[in-house]
Amino acid sequence: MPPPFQGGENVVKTTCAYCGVGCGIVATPTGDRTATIAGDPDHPANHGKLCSKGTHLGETIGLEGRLLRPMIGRRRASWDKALDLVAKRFRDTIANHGPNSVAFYVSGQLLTEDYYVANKLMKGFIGSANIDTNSRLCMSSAVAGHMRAFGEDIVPASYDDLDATDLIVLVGSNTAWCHPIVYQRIQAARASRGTKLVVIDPRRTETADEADLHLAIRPGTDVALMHGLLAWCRANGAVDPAYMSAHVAVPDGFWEPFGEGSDLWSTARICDVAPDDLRRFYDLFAATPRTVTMFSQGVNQSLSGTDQVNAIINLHLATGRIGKPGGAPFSITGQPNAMGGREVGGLASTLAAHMDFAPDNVARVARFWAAPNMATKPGLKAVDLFRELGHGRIKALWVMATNPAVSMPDAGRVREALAGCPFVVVSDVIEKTDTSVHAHVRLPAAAWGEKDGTVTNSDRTISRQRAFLPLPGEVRPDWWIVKEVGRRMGWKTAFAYDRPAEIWREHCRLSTYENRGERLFALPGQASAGNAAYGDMAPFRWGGTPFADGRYSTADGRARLVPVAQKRLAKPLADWPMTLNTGRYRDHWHSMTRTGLSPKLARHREEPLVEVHPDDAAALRLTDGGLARVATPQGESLFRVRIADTQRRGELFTPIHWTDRTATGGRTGLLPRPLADPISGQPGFKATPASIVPVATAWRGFLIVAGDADIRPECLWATRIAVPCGVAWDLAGNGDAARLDAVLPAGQRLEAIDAARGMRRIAILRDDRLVAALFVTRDGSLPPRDWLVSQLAEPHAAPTLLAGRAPGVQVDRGPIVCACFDVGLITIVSAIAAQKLTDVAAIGGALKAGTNCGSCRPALAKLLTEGAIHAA
Ligand SMILES: Nc1nc2c(c(=O)[nH]1)N[C@H]1C(S)=C(S)[C@@H](COP(=O)(O)OP(=O)(O)OC[C@H]3O[C@@H](n4cnc5c(=O)[nH]c(N)nc54)[C@H](O)[C@@H]3O)O[C@H]1N2
Ligand SMILES: Nc1nc2c(c(=O)[nH]1)N[C@H]1C(S)=C(S)[C@@H](COP(=O)(O)OP(=O)(O)OC[C@H]3O[C@@H](n4cnc5c(=O)[nH]c(N)nc54)[C@H](O)[C@@H]3O)O[C@H]1N2
Ligand code: SF4
Ligand SMILES: [Mo]
Repeated sequence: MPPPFQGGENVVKTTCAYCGVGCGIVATPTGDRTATIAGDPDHPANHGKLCSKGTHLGETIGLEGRLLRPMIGRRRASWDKALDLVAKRFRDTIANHGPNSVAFYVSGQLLTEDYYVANKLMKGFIGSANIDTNSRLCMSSAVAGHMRAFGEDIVPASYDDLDATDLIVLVGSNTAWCHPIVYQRIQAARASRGTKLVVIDPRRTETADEADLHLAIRPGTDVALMHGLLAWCRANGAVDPAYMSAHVAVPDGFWEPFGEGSDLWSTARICDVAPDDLRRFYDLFAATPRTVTMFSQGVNQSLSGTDQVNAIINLHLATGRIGKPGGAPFSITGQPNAMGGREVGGLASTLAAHMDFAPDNVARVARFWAAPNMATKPGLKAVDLFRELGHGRIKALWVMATNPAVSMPDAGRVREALAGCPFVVVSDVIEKTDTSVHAHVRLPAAAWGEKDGTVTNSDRTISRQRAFLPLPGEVRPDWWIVKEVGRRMGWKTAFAYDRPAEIWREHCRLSTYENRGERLFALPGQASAGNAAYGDMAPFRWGGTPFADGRYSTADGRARLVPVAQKRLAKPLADWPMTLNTGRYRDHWHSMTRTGLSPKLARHREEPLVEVHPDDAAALRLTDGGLARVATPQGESLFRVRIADTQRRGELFTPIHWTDRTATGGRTGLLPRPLADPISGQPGFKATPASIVPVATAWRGFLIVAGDADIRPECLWATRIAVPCGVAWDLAGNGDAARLDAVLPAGQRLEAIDAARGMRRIAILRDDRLVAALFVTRDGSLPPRDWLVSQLAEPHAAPTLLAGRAPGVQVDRGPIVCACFDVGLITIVSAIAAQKLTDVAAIGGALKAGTNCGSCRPALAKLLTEGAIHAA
């Protein structure tokens, strides 16, 4: 059993459940399953700030939808039975088909201790390296790029560099939405120091909106852009020959493709940007020695991801902008423990503690673990792993803390592969996910707030996650589940852990084991920390300022310039003329198993949208707010159209968050190709040939239901959000809308039905309380939903329910912009006009909007400029 919960009345310091910024949180339990959440003023990543997602974590710690007991098929099972079955099926499969017939697919959302035990079990004891992680989809190109350039996967930057730099270049990163606290730090540096910001992204995101310069490059042309910049630096005296001759190995012929000068015009043509803009960027970069280049998925998630990473690193090495305050290439990580996963070696292509599969490393780790069946070569990377699953060559799979049926490319095939696998185990906190519906055994894992361990953020800062809630039902932490299976497979002493601190110490010992400085990753001193010191551990960054002395982790101590070339871009295909780009929304996290529980976070984007340029929309007869079918050779799904001049012509953008649980459409994962970068194995999620056609519907409507009832309306378009006291579905379809009545719960029924006009309004009451409301229209007239939603909370429903509004006058606030203070678009635009507000601070003064977490400040700034345009 894990040690008992010790949260109690106390204030507990922990780390945010979401992104790789790794913000510190102070949680104060206020009841059985409630807590107040605040930013930790002492944490170096956020100094007390939190973004919208972190701020609303308290809304997501209830037990709705949780998996609370082990399940074998649809039956509850004891832990003993479930664990024995998992151990036996893995053992039998290995005995019959060898160790490479089984696999683990794990996650950057595991804690370091969980990750360490899973990696040790697979690579040292089962004897295969078939353990890969969703980080393969996330930053494996950065890992591969670091290894090629530095000889070790080191992120040579820290957030402090943002305070000390003069130019920040964001490449393929929507930082304002995806790493909001880092973005606030960037904005602070701009305000205090005049730091310049350049954003390179085919879309004009909110991040790009506020930049000094935005280059909306043609997707997939980052190598050309960076290559052109290196040529420009060379021609303009911005390279650092002294640094290169002392610390960088330049392969023969590296400079040949660069020619004599710099061909700005052809680069501008390839990247499809104005030559003047390109020149501004190149001049600024060449003239600014303190530069930080931050990159994320626009760079990594590409079929040339590793080359794109090295094109960026080449620039920093050649200009000597590395290992110095305010000068570094900076791969920002997505998940809370993406970096911890790299440290334990959780990828199929790495071994452990920053060691690869070189024979002396294999021998060293085998000695350290006293491993009976050491894996000697890399295992299957995610895309290959699921392909082999589909071919029947992986016969037992254990998925932990990830939802591949949603997030893998070509997710339709992934679902088929899961459905066909003889034995699938899923460890998750949620009862029913698109992946776990295929599981033979479901194991209930402890969630954020219940589990204890460490995470490492983007800048190598290791922080504790601590429990402040008791373990509900029979849930157990992931490390406990894995070590129990290890013990039951026969390795009792190797997996004899009683608490995360023991695993932490072993991980730290391995980091320094026979390490005389060959590996920068080392946690000396930690290995002897007692349980109390582990309990009290304050956040710390390992590695100091890597490469400050110019020594790299290669055999000769030199970094490498890596020759890379821009790939020729394929011409658009006749049947698939569009290019599909995919990514994230500000207030949702991946498959929404947590953010989907928060009514506040639901308001920013309520439905999955496909964003299309106005010219494409006109040519393809797409209407704003209408539905459209996006198709690729892999699959198709419905989305609601948003016409947006922030898109480039010919390109579509869809979000990754919607699943079978939350919508009939919006299934982005079905669309990308199962193709990956040949070096890193990271899929190219950002550019898939696609088509789009409008889809007509005869009626639309909404359904509101009290509580967390598992109701699912059957129609063409149905998307769900959490609302206070219940859920709301947006609906649209063809045919007879009366079919929808079947999902309504029992109770007293009020109805107004006008068959001729296609209007149906039905309210269900129980003891005078509203429990459900279904409104459908053919002619487009629907009342705003908000008032009806507020009726779910009333002890006595208003008599005007079927009118959909309160007796008297109403004000429509419009879509919510500021989630913290519930301030709507219409309220803000009216206040800007009426009170002549001219900056974000003034809006805050008038309406409070933007004064708490600050995540909506870019949106407010945009409304101010749009307001100015309207006024003019
Ligand atoms: N709100 C929110 N925040 C998150 C997450 C979340 O789910 N929600 N997830 C976390 C995780 S795991 C991750 S990995 C990060 C991801 O964080 P980001 O990488 O910032 O997010 P994405 O939206 O995936 O993609 C970033 C941008 O890449 C651009 N892009 C597409 N193609 C190209 C190209 O060819 N070149 C260039 N230069 N840019 C291109 C896209 O238009 C997009 O705006 O976010 C983390 N933070
Ligand atoms: N098209 C497209 N696809 C993408 C991307 C993209 O940009 N475009 N981005 C990719 C990237 S960068 C990422 S990181 C992935 C993310 O994709 P996933 O990892 O599939 O997404 P999540 O929804 O975060 O899945 C986490 C699961 O773990 C569960 N969970 C949460 N906490 C715990 C825990 O402590 N223990 C256990 N056992 N389970 C837990 C959650 O309930 C959830 O089911 O998506 C990738 N897929
Ligand atoms: S930026 Fe937001 S989501 Fe990321 S760690 Fe901080 S509070 Fe959490
Ligand atoms: Mo990610």
